[in-house]
Amino acid sequence: MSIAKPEHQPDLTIEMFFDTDSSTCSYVVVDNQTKRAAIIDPVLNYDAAAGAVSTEAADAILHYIEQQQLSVDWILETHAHADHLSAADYLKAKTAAPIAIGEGIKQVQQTFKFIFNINDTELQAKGDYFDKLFGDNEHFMIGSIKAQVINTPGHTNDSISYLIGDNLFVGDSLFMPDGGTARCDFPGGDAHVLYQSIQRIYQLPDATNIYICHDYQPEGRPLRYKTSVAEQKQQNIHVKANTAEQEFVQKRQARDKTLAVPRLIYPAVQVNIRGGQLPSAAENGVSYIKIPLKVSAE
Ligand SMILES: N[C@@H](CCC(=O)N[C@@H](CS)C(=O)NCC(=O)O)C(=O)O
Ligand SMILES: [Fe+2]
Repeated sequence: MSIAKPEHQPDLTIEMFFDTDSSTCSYVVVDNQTKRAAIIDPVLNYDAAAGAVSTEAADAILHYIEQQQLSVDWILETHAHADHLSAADYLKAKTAAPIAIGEGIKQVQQTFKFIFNINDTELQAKGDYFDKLFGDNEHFMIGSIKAQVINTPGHTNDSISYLIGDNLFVGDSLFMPDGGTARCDFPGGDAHVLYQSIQRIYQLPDATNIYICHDYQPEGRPLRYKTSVAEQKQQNIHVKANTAEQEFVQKRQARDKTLAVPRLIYPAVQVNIRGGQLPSAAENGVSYIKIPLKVSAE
């Protein structure tokens, strides 16, 4: 976990926290006037071989919040992540802030409820485990700062972006221009839908800052996490301002065929559809992650 230099805009501060294990950028967005804040896409550390959950990444965020004497208004998820576990539930216990996600989480929960054979008591797939389900265009406040939800499905059904002042937190809908876009081959993913979501982002003013959720540092370049609508429209390797839908879809689907299943997909999805809570403990008090086996026919 490394912490970037905080960026001060006239009325807000954006602090980025990088989890090197999953290449995830989490953020704390602060209203300077009221010292109220939102945490976006926090990571819960997970050692897959040991089945060990730990909280170093989330504790670095808590440390910053305590040091700056902030009150947390929201814990915001851009989507149910498939590659790392969310620390939303841990941070909710520490800050009492509500956990929010897009209302598409209901579909995501339904899909994975079936895949993991989760019973109705454990998961109703009605947005349970989350405190607030955001609809498209919904407005909310972080202290005195206005924020707005923009539905950006395609990578997943529930992917949303948060527009906070002039800053758009896009989750995985876009990476840095040299990283292109997120994969669309997870259940519920759709490259056509992602293209349309990106068109929506490209309609925002060119000067809008874009903060991404993963930087895989292509060709080993130094970490980057902030870009702009203008830079994406000119340079994104998968979708520029004039890229046609079919061209994007072909490129995206061809790349998706080459990608391995994310290392943490099974633990991540099972925890993240529960807002970062571990599955309920079995009779022996231990919580388990399931792995559905695929047996190929001879
Ligand atoms: N190697 C990583 C890959 C994670 C991954 O698939 N990330 C998604 C976003 S959740 C993605 O879109 N990756 C695009 C890419 O790797 O080009 C892992 O195993 O965790
Ligand atoms: Fe993702």
